[in-house]
Amino acid sequence: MRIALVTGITGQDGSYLAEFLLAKGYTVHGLVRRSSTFNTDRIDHLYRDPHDPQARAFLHYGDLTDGTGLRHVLERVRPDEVYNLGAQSHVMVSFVQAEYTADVVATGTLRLLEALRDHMKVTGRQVRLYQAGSSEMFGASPPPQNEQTPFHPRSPYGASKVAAHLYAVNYREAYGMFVVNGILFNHESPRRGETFVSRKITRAAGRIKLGLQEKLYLGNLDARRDWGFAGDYVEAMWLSLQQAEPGDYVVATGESRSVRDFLDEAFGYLDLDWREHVFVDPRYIRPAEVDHLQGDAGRAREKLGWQAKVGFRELVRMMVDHDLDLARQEKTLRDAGHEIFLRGVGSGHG
Ligand code: NAP
Ligand code: G4F
Repeated sequence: MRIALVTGITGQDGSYLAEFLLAKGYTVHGLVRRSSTFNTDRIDHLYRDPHDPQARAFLHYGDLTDGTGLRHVLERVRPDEVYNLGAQSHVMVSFVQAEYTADVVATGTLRLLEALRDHMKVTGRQVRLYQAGSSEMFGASPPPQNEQTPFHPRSPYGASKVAAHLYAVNYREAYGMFVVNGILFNHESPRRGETFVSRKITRAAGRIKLGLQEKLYLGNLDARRDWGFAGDYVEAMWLSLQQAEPGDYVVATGESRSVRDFLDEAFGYLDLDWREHVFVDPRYIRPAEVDHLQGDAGRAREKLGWQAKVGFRELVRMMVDHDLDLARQEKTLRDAGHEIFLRGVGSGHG
């Protein structure tokens, strides 16, 4: 039975990856940050009491800013594969919390590489590492972007992911470690964080349809992204660790749409006209923007046999259907006299 350790298991991708690995028969261990409220909503359905002999998913407190803790978890878990998905992953927040973002995303990856290198040296075990890189690393480089495209990051987040990518390449070259860099383009799902633009739109569309919300405030509507489905992308992560040699892989759909296109699709599906509800608020405009991402995933297709299954329209509709259901639940509570708080509406750095 193979053992995987997933940092960022409580996030969107971590939850899909844990599901995927459990279905493949893995024992899955996840790193969880201590928080004053539960932060395991996305994986609660996978978790069983660890006293249950059938349990195959286990959680460990840990943080990418704490190297000693990472070492202890590696000693306890003795994984065959490590997936480093943990990150302060919001681009706009990285402008506000630049040092923290670099600490988690760049230095956190370095801490994990160092801990893994020592673990392998002391135990003589072979462990494979997947590093969650991002199309944000390409930034201002024009599309289509592939593994040869120069990096030109446009945010502290993007720059930190470039540093993490380069650390990973260096540890591969210097110590012969099996480290894979996935360069994933935007991928979404009903589990997407509610301050990313896709989910912000589908959440608002559902609420507007049911009369719970009137307006949606957004930033740059002209930005173009290559949006795929997170459930498809975790398979590419796993496939990339099953190869004879480590390498770097762009993972994308190859299609690019604007934020406006996303609005058209989401609101149109509910027979709404987004122009009557969407307003641009400068607080959501970034100090530097990534204008156009469109991935060329030819290498992943050729070497991994991977390609995206869910297209743009299907993805948007899946998210809208889910969020319309959530809005119905909110409306039921409100109609029953409960006070409901529309978290995320008009707030913060989303
Ligand atoms: P996400 O939903 O924001 O999840 C991030 C995860 O990292 C959460 O589990 C979070 O824990 C954890 N985390 C945050 N700070 C941490 C720290 N200091 N130490 C340990 N864990 C920490 O992100 P995602 O969309 O699943 O993305 C997964 C990874 O892929 C990230 O590295 C992201 O940067 C990268 N990526 C994402 C995309 C995309 O489009 N989704 C594209 C390219 C690359 P809490 O739940 O406690 O916050
Ligand atoms: O949904 P977003 O916040 O995603 P972004 O910045 O592309 O980053 C995501 O994808 C990366 C992969 O390329 C990941 F590495 C990263 O971790 C994250 O998952 O913004 C998408 C676009 C941007 O151009 C942004 O300016 O939408 C634009 N946008 C317009 N109004 C908005 C808003 N983005 C957000 N979050 N909120 C808005 O109100």
